[in-house]
Amino acid sequence: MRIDAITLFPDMFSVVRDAGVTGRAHKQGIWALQTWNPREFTHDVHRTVDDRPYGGGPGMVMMADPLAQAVSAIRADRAGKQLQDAPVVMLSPTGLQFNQTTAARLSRSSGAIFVCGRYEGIDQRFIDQHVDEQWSLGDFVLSGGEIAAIAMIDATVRLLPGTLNHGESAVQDSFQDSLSGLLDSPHYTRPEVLDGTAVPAVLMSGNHALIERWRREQSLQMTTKNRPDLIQQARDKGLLTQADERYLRSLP
Ligand code: 4H4
Repeated sequence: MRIDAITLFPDMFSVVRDAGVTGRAHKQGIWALQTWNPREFTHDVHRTVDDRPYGGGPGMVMMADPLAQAVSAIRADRAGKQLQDAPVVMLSPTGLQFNQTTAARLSRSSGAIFVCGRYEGIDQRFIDQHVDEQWSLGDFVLSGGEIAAIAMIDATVRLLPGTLNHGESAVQDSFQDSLSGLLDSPHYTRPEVLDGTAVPAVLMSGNHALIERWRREQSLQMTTKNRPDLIQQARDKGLLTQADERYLRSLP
């Protein structure tokens, strides 16, 4: 999978390209990232990428042409390397809410061309002519699309085969809706007693069936408390067992 990111701040992407499990996966060739700075696609001496909004108003707007030139260069580069084309995805608070399903879909695809806006936004003519999808990280306004793109890349790359040493870790993460759809259960590690608080005895029992049941019940309890909507979603998908339903009925 290859991700292309059009951004005025390419160095920001070192977070996923060079660090942690995503950095290791990038080094192993499990995925590839290419950043493209619109300033490289300007032709004036000031390398102008933004200008004042027509109709007045605060701030600046990103100009269409440098972005369009960058998209063309990316398409040519991907074609030259026999890479499949990829959708142009603009990051914006008005986009489709990114979630684990989006991450899973992206992880199974040839990738995406992320357009990271800055300033007040992007010239609508670029959006109309070149943007295939708009994705949002959440209902809040960031200074730029980069942090949203980086978060989405991280959530996606960890799902790629080989990224995580123990495939199990990705499967048990919260929101892994293809399997459980529930929030993750609590985790504990050494020391066995911390400030007088011991690890739950069941986790020390060595009884794996009991441990699995306890973890499932913790997930059900945590999800009921923090994200009751996911309980109904899991039920609708047939992901709850009779034992799950019995436990849910026992909750206060
Ligand atoms: C768009 C900032 C619009 C301000 C932006 C305005 C997100 C998000 C995001 C750079 C873009 C911001 N991207 N998920 N949330 N003119 N991007 O906030 O409406 O104030 O993905 S404006």
